[in-house]
Amino acid sequence: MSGLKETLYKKIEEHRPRTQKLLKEHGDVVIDEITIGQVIGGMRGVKSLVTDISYLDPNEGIRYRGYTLPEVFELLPKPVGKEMPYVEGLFYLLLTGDIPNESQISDVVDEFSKRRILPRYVYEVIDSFPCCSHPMTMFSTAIMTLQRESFFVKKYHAGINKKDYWDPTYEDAMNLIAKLPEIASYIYSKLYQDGKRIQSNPNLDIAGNFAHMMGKDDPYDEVTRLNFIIHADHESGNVSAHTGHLVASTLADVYLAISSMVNGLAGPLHGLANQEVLRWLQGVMDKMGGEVPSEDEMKQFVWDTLNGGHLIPGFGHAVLRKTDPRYTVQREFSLKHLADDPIFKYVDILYKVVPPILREHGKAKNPWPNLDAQTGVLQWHYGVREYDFYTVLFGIGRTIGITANIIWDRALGYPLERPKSLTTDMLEKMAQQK
Ligand code: NMX
Ligand code: MLT
Repeated sequence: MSGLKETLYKKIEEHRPRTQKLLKEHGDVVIDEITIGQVIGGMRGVKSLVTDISYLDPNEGIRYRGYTLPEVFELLPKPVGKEMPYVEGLFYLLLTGDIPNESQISDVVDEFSKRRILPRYVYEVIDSFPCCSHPMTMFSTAIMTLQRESFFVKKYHAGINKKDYWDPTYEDAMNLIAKLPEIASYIYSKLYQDGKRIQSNPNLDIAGNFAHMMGKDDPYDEVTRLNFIIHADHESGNVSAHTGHLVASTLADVYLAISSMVNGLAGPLHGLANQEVLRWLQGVMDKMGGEVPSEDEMKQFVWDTLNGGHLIPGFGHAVLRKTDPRYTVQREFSLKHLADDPIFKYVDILYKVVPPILREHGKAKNPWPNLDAQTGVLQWHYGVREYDFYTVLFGIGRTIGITANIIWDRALGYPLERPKSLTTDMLEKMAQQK
């Protein structure tokens, strides 16, 4: 058993009695009330999920296993000479709650490297897509195609005991994460580089290897570490996390659950917003003939968009009520490495002008930027200008968090998810009775 799996096993054994006790002795403790507004309004704020892997405070932002993002970036070990930590270290932290040491990380790097080879049929499926297919569609399909490899399915059919479900789920998760950089970079080369590929380098960490296969020089590897780490998890209620959990709750394997999760991420209100930010900015750039607009000119573009009945992509959030710390981390990296890039200047002006406008507009509950407002700046600067591809990067990062959640879901025996629906008649009667 690998060091990570052994540690995880111990943590699971320690944790199980806590969940069992809560269920057995305190199962009927009331934790929330639900209003008609919440039922019709997308269940905002309804406390109905449990995860120990991350928690989102509306004003502070995300914590991974209790650590803020700046703490995660400070505490996790980094490859020699690099400023961004190993993504493998984050996976270790999310799974176990422990900050790993160098040797524990090196084991995980080796584990992923050993599992990175992609079966031939996955390349063939990607090759068979018609032109102009969206990279997220190809990404999701490639993941689902791998489902025939599921170790969980084999063990399930062999009659594995329920309490051991987490074990083959862990194996599936490791195998899938290890293969994602190859899948994503192959899709990139197929769509945008006439199929010209760079072979993977087994001596690199997962983010370094992805940057290498994308054919991008340093510090694109640093941008990749940063990207995968900040996208990994955002507690359990967001659409991608919730979808992954929901599908996995049927005992569908990791491949089916993550492919579904990727489909949820592919909507413009969720992960696709990072592509939409660049598409919107492209429109502004075209109108400006490439010149950086003044604040007044940018305000006019923002108002024109709102008055046309459109959203400002990259701004607003269902939970956050402050600037997203994932935006701030990327902004700080941009200020350090690419402050003079015109694309950064565009986004910097947006940071100044959009929040007051959204306040004046009076609809959005949170006028501040979310992570998607800044992601494309880094990609664009380092030469990944095909913005349709940006959500695939979100998908790789998010897989790290959601697979960790699914492994724990299995370990703690969380059941099939099945909330209750009501009819409009019923809601009207309840409203009258009040
Ligand atoms: N631009 C214009 N209008 C907005 C924006 C925005 N950026 N954000 C919210 N609103 C509107 C929203 O459409 C709604 O209008 P209506 O009453 O006409 O339906 C109203 O403000 C109230 O919405 P909220 O309660 O503030 O936001 P909600 O929780 O429903 O949705 C988002 C959250 C993130 C979907 C929303 O802010 C949005 O559409 N933002 C732009 C897209 C985006 O950046 N999505 C990425 C989010 C992060 N991620 O990666 O998932
Ligand atoms: C996410 O990272 O999933 C987004 O910020 C959306 C959310 O948390 O609702």
